[in-house]
Amino acid sequence: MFKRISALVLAGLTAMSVAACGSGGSTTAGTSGGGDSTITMGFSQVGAESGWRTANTKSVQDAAKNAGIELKFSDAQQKQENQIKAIRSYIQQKVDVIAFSPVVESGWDTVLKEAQNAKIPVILTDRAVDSKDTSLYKTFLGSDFVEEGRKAGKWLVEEYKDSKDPVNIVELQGTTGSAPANDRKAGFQEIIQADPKFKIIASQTGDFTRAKGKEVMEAFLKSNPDIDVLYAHNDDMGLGAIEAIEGAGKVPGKDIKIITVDAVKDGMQALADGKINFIVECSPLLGPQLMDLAKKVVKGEQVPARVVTEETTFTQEQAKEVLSSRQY
Ligand code: GYE
Repeated sequence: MFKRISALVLAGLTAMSVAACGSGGSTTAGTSGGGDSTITMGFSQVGAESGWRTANTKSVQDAAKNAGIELKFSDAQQKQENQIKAIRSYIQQKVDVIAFSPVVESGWDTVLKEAQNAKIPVILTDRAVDSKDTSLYKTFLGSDFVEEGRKAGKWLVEEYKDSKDPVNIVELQGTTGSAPANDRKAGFQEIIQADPKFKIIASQTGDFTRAKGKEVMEAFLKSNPDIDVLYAHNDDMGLGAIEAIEGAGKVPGKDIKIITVDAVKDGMQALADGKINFIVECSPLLGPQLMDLAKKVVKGEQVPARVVTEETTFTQEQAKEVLSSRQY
């Protein structure tokens, strides 16, 4: 999988390949001292809201094992207060490095300052924070969500390029205030706004879950008889919405075209089956890169300020080709 990942180096830092980072060398134990060279990482996960998240958790746990890193793992059940508690407990336990996927973008400065004061390096994985002070974390590893939104928008523009009629779009947003919800909305909007025929007639959060995606789509269908397109910020909400669309006697993928983000196996299956029309990939397999970065920051080595995951997109034909080899 390293072939598919590239490290993007910002702000004049020297290009370095994360994949090339050695893993066998001895490490110093940061704040834990005592000559023990095992690195301890405290990891605060968002939750278990989607197929993407399950695959991401597995990737982090497997990679920690392979890298010989002791992992303390906690699941925040999509609540920021739980993540703050977990980070504080990791600070108290004097772990060597803290990694977390922030459920929302805002409100992290105080706890990040506490980690900094305790001299424990922090790595952001998957989602960003909006802190002005970027010295509060060492690096941010994850996707470019704005670009994902743009890819969704570009497919739509191409799909309707020969039509002059209005295109009525409903949008299922991810968790309110989260980086992927904010950015996937913004990137999509940026592309479709060039043509006024594209109209977002309803947009609401489905919290990245299947159950919420279904519930909100049912409400959309009741109040809007003429929906042409659904843009869902992840596969799970799209899959929930498919149930709602079928329940309303309509054909997903035909009566209502569907674009989603992630490309987890269930999403790819629905794409191959013709129920989804286009998926923008977002890779959850961040574990190996995270462990390499963790070893470096614990040693006090320079790491790139931003590491972007490389991703592709899938049409229905492409989904049929790759489905059997999909890892997650
Ligand atoms: O797209 C969604 C998950 O932060 C990229 O979170 C992640 C998103 C992913 O719940 O399925």
